[in-house]
Formats: sequence, structure tokens, C-alpha cells
Amino acid sequence: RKIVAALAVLAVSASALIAPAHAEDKKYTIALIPGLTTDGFYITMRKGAQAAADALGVNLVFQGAPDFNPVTQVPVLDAVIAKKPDAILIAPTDKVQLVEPLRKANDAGIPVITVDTFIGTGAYQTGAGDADFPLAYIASDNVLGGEIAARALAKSIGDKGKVYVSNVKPGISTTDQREEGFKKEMAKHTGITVLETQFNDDDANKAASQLQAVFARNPDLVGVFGANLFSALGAANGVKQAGQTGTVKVVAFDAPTSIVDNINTGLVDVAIAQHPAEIGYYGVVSAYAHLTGHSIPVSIGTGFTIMDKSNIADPNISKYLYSE
Ligand code: T6T
Repeated sequence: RKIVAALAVLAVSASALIAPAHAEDKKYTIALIPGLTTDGFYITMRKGAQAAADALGVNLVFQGAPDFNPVTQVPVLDAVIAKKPDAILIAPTDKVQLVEPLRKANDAGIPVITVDTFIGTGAYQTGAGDADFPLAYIASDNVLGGEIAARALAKSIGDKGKVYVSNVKPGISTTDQREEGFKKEMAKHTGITVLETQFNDDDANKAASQLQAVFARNPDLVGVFGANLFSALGAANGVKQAGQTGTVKVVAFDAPTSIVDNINTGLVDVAIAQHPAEIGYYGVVSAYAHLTGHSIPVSIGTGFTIMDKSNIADPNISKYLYSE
């Protein structure tokens, strides 16, 4: 009996010895839930995530809703949680409304990392508040992005006149922060008046009609900041439809391929490209590092590339245009 017991001990210790090697070999499944599926920003993020997944031998699942809306994103999240992936990367579509749905993932033992947008205040792993449970936040510095946009717009309008922000809707961390940074910087430009923000629900057509309505009320409007891809495309189209190309200056956040034409024709002065592929890549790398027992940074800041007429033809700049 002693021999049997000794063999059992040996077997247990041998399996303990080889267990870590097996853990490293495990094929992890990481889910990426974008803000919406039909947006070049998230399509590009997916490419970066896939590149990292291929390099690490991870199975990447990309599942999202067709519009940027917590009402459609939460059921997608629930479906993903039910499949028990090893980790979830998500761009939450609302700072508050995604807290409880994401806590379900966390309670089920699925590590959560947010990409692009955050929940709560975005300060994670602090032990404070009820939305600090995600392990990490990987994104652009959106307050800084708003400041960059304000400086670019101020420069293109000669530091004076009326402008406004075309934005998505309140409650989205990224676009709220861009507006905050924009207004903070514009407060230093005393010759510039920032009119009331127009919210378009991520609908470019709505952003275009709003531009025309604001222009009708303010014929001395000189500029607009489109705070994300659809806000910017829509505002630019509104400027074109109002026959104000070059007179009403447009600074665009995000860089879909169509921005190239808009820059070349002078409809858009400056586009601020984010680096969504970088966000996706480091999202997967962070999740993998965590799953394989390594500590990860609680926040990773990714870069911007500023595009205008002078540099848009340079391949080192145009490589940051989003995929479609
Ligand atoms: O600007 C990006 C993203 O950063 C934001 O959170 C939502 O809008 C975009 O996806 C662009 O449409």
C-alpha cells in the first residue's frame, strides 16, 4: 500500500511539474466586442487584435452590434459571457450603462479589459467605486486629442470666430473627453466663441443637417470639430452642402480612407487619426499576459497621427488611415 501511496505522490508531483507547460500550451479564446461592427475604427482595431492573436496562437472572437448603443451592445455581451471566453476586450458604449453587465463577466471569473472607451471614471484596480474591476484600459488620450483638435481649428480660423462641436451623445467616455479637451483649450483663445454642442447619435446624415441648421442661425460660423468618424464626415458633408467648403473649417477626429479626398479638396483641414490597430494588438497581448500569469499595466496610452494637406501623401502618414 505504501508503494501505491508513494507512486500516487510521485504522479501528483510529476503532474504539478508539467502542469505549467500545459497551461502555456492552452489555446486561449479572447473575445473582442467593438462599439459597433461597421466602423473603420473598430475594423482596424480587429486587424491589430488578429495580428497579436496569430502571433500568440490565440483564438480571437469578434462579436458586436450594428450600432453604437448600449441597448444593442449588452445582449451581445451577454451572449459572449455565456460562451465563457478566457478574457473579454470591450469598447463599452456607455460609461454607466455597461458597468453592471460587465460586472457579470467579472463575477463569472472572466477578466475584462476595456479598449477605446472606459466605464466609471476609467481609473481601474483602485479599490474605489464600483466600476474599477476591469484589469486595464487601452486607448488614445482623448482629452489630449480634443486639445489638439482645438489648437488645429484655432490656427485654421486665425484665432477668431464662432465654432461648435459635432458630437455623438453624452455618456461615451471618448467623445466626452474630446469635447472636454477641446473646450479647455478653446477657453485660452479669447477671440473664439464655442457654440452649443450638437449631438448626432453617431448618424452622419444628422450631423450634416445640424451643420446646416447651425450655419443658418449663425452665418458667421467659421469652424466645426467633428468629434468622431461619423460626426466629422457628416459635418464635412454639411459644409459642402451649404456651399461653404474652405470658409467653414473642419477638424476631424478619426481617419477613414474617404478623409484623403476631403483633405485634398480642402473640405477638411486636419484629421486626427487614432491608432486603433495598436489598441487591438496591445489589448490581446495584455489579456494573454494576464492569462499566462504575468502582471500587466493598468493603462496603456496609444498614439495619434495628425494628417493634413502637407503630409497626407506620405506613406508613413497614410498607413494610419483606417481599413474598411
Ligand atoms: O472615434 C472612434 C472611437 O474612438 C469612439 O469611441 C467612437 O467612435 C469611433 O469609433 C469612430 O466612429
